[in-house]
Amino acid sequence: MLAETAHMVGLKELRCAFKQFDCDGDGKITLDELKEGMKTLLGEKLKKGELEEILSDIDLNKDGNIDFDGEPGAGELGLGGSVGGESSGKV
Ligand SMILES: [Ca+2]
Ligand SMILES: [Ca+2]
Repeated sequence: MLAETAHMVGLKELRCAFKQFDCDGDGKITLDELKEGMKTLLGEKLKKGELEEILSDIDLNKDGNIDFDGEPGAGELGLGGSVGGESSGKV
């Protein structure tokens, strides 16, 4: 259900917002950062349970954080991997 929240926001927006969510810049969004981000950036005050729903929905490798890079298969936000602009023009 709450996957709809992420859907409504949109992956592109999520990607842009990621850095803003990621307050300490460690490349991961913790539950706490998600909470703050939702509140600050989206004006959404979500309950902890709701945040956990969203996080666990996005958190593919179940490490308790939303990772932008470093996930097998290019991140948990479904961004496709070419974040650095490395397009595959090889043979
Ligand atoms: Ca962080
Ligand atoms: Ca994760």
